[in-house]
Amino acid sequence: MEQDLRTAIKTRALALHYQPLFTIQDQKILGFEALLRWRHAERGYISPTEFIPLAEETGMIFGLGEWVLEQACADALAWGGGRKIAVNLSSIQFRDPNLPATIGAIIKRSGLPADRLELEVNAGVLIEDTDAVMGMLVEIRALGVRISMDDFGTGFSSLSSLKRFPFDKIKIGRAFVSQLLADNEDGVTVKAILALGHSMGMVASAEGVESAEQFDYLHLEGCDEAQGFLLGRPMPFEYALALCNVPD
Ligand code: G
Ligand code: G
Ligand code: MN
Ligand code: NA
Repeated sequence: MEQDLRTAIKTRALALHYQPLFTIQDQKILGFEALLRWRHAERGYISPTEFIPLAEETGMIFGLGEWVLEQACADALAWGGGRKIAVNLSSIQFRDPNLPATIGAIIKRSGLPADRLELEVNAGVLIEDTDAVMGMLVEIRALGVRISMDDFGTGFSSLSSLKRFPFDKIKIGRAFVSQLLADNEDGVTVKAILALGHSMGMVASAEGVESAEQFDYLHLEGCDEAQGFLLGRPMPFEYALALCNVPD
């Protein structure tokens, strides 16, 4: 599979799909999250949860990560309207001290205003070599880019990471949202995360919203943004572009 992935990267067999992000108040598309997709000639669709770890182990994640950023910035420029583009970063990418400079160069080349780019990192990123990673996050933020904590609540270090770095946005993990209303405990958890995020000046975003009941609950509790199959699945660029041009 390693060789196949190498070839796939070279031959551009990987594609970015885009999942819309909505404001909860007025239900407008504020942007899209870029998600890698690999359609293998024999094996069919392979999930990023399978090939991202492989790319991380083999070091391919560095080149792949750069390609993702370049492609996502170019696509975001094309759909215009000030809409944001959210890109996932692997914690492994922070082992390259040039990451902030690389991101800066890619933004500059792309012509995309830096404040339209959001980078999503997992709490795990702040476990390893905290000072070095902190410094890089500060440098990246100085470019004018926004930084979100992805999958909040799923790792052990979520809370301590929030204290270490002032993230712009907190993304409430799908695990919490999927249990909303099914399990009263998680309503309490989501409320607590919203209160925590807002008290720290962060935008709160909910992932994995699949039902109108979940959406209404999040609306009532003051969550700012939502993403999930209820609102839109990850889709090829052309579909995202078409969606942008549909009048409200
Ligand atoms: O889209 P899907 O649910 O299949 O994604 C599975 C996982 O792969 C998610 O955790 C997502 O963040 C991750 N992922 C998808 N695209 C990228 C990418 O471009 N870079 C990194 N580092 N992770 C990605
Ligand atoms: O870890 P990260 O948040 O980057 O993962 C995003 C992944 O979550 C994407 O691969 C996307 O396919 C998936 N996803 C997005 N919305 C939903 C949803 O409503 N339900 C489920 N089960 N998965 C979702
Ligand atoms: Mn994400
Ligand atoms: Na997530």
